[in-house]
Amino acid sequence: MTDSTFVPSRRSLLGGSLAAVAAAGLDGLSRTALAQAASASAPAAAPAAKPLPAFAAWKDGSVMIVHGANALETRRGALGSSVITPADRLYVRNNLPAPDAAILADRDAWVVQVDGVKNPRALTVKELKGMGLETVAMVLQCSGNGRGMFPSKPSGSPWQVGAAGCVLWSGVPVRAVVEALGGPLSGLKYMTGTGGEKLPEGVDPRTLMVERSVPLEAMGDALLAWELNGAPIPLAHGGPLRLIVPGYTGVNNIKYIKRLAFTAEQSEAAIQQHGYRMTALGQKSTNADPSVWEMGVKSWINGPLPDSGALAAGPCVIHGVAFGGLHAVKRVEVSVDDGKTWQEAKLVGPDLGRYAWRQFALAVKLPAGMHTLLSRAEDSKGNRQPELRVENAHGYGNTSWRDHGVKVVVA
Ligand SMILES: Nc1nc2c(c(=O)[nH]1)N[C@H]1C(S)=C(S)[C@@H](COP(=O)(O)O)O[C@H]1N2
Ligand SMILES: [Mo]
Repeated sequence: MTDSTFVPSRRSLLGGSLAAVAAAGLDGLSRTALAQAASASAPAAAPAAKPLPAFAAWKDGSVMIVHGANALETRRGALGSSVITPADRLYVRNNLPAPDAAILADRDAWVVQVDGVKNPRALTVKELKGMGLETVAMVLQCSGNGRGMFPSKPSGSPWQVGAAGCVLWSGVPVRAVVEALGGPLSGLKYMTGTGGEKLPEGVDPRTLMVERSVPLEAMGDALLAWELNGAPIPLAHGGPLRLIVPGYTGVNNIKYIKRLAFTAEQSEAAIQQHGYRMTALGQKSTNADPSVWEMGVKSWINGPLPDSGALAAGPCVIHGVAFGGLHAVKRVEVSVDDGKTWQEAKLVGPDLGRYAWRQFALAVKLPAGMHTLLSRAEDSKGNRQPELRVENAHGYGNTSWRDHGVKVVVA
């Protein structure tokens, strides 16, 4: 089933028009009109989908939305309900073309330079494997996930919910590496990772390089990882070695990492100084704007969806995912009446720790009609998913429960 034709229509039903639709008194719609609406939301002939790029040709093309060669999104209905996102469904986002697959020929020989410690040196993946081992389950989510729901239409991929997945990373704790190299130098404030992409000659590397700094405290649970969901990390996801910073947005998780440095200042790369900052609408980003680092508490419904086909009146299980960024998710509520009343959903399936998402489920009976289904989450620190997005120039950090609602027709 393909729903790419329905992404724009779903988007147009959300946001500002929701209130108008509700105010129009849809409860009064006739059965015929409902049946028509239901058949209109049934899958039509599949549009010619863009092909998967070669470096990600192994992905399951039937569930990926190809925004471009460097931006692949997972369809909302394909995020599954068993916590872990399979690698062949996981979204991909590259700011630069992926390096040549030849870098995977000898994974253990990949070298990362570690600086800002007492004894800085280059380490091979083979050496790292002898220094420690840890596994973390973590939501990997692009900073711009949900950008497609901003009415201001910021430039960048118009992601809906699928620039995110929950995956397992295995590798060595950064702490263990730092200890093995004599400990950190004092007075350093950031952990800075540099991507291993080859940059074109004759260009100031700072304009293009993928190099990001995060506050030093993020080192606590960070890994240098070589495994994703129990297999060597594919090139598309940053193999042979990736910096994993749990709780921080995708861009801070540097693929094919070639340098890890503890630094006094943030990286001078454009992607740090101007990119990935919460900038007011209509303004140019500067390094005075807040950097996009930690993820906020968020949830969304993955079923039923407008494109699930016609739903019959009666029992139905509303399900989705919820996560808290740095903190475990504690509670999820679901509304079937556009936010007028809320019921507590059950968190189901294994709890894989505070950085993973939880599946939630709520059994309801839906009568015939049009229903706006919403979910909102709260984390263990009492932070609540907000009703409204924070408007910003680049469409980052959309956690709005209103934007993430879905409208279903029950006939
Ligand atoms: N070296 C490098 N690391 C990178 C990127 C990149 O372009 N190069 N993109 C970042 C962005 S913006 C995101 S959202 C995630 C995407 O990770 P994925 O492609 O494994 O899903 O990787 C991040 N790490
Ligand atoms: Mo991203």
